[in-house]
Amino acid sequence: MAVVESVEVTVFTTVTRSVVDGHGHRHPGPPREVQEALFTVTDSDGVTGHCLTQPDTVRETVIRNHIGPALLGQDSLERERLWHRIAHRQRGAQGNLSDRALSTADQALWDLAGRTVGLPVWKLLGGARSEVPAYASTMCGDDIPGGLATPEDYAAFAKDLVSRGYRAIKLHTWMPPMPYGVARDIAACAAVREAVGPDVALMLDSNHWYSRSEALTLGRALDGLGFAWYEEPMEEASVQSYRWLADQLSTPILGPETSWGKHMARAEWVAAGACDILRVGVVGSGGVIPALKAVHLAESFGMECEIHGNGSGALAVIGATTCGHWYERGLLHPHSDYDTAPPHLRSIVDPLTGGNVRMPTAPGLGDDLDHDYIAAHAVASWGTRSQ
Ligand code: LLH
Ligand code: MG
Repeated sequence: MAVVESVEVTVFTTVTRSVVDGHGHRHPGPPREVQEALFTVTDSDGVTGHCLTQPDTVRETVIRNHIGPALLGQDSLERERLWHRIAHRQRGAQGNLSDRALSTADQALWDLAGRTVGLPVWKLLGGARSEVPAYASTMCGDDIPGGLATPEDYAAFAKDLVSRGYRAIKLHTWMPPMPYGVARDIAACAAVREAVGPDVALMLDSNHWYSRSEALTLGRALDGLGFAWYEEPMEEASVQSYRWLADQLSTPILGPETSWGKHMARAEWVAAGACDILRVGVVGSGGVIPALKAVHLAESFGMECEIHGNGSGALAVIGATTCGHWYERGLLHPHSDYDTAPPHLRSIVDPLTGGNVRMPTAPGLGDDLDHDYIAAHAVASWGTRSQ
């Protein structure tokens, strides 16, 4: 039996071509240096598992006080048990041990398991499909000339996306701090439908903070435009508001995306009739383990579950299951180049071919990390190891 011998974080500098606005939305920007973190777990056989994350998610106290004590000396392949060991520490951690930190450790353990047995994680998890159609997920609306500043901009970009092979497009329209409301969302959705015709699947992810009446007005417009789903128009903490909305619309409601509560919150949404399509993310909902439980929950109720976000963790769950239709590829923008890997990766995990993304074939999660670049650009590190 191999046991976890060390848990380490390496913070390194890399280059991004995006800026983040005051409400956390990403927009295109000039190249700038940012810091990222590589989380690494190593077992007594010398096998490693990795996951990229934000430095603050796995700051030194999180590793020393929570993740290290939960993992060190434990069988490195007992992922379910280790997930619970970390998750149970969340209650007493006073908010310092996030679902994102839990997810980072969980993904690294899956990466290690895949490398141990020589299988990509999606196959290790069951292996359901080797490719999936991608929907083009746009960045949020902005005020950038030639960007996503007007309904016409969305329409022109949608045509471009269809010419690149996408058969589905999800609009993220204007969100706070942008000042617009429902009328402009409807104009953008109508302009895109007009531009791409009836055969391209369209989805909307809007605002996140509309009132019930605003969300209903927008949803009724989507009913008329034949949208495939309607995502997060309101604060997701109000499950009853989503049930109220779902009861009145023919467009399927998708959720919850950002709610806390992992797979248990998803069960509550299903039981309440608050969504028609379930949603869970690997990064935001606590890892591969709770995401898989949520997908199986949806399947048990004859529902689809669509995985939030891009990346290797999402692909692992999508490749292992059948009850969602799409991979969220993005965020995309007319001024941003999604297909060129950042300097710390040798290639992207999700190239687009004929509108589809193929599951990775390398053992583990499949991220093509450039370890030489990361070592050469390391600016800080911390960790803990067995004595
Ligand atoms: O708010 C944003 O910038 C996006 O909505 C983002 O969170 C995106 O990940 C999303 O919601 N995708 O579905
Ligand atoms: Mg969303």
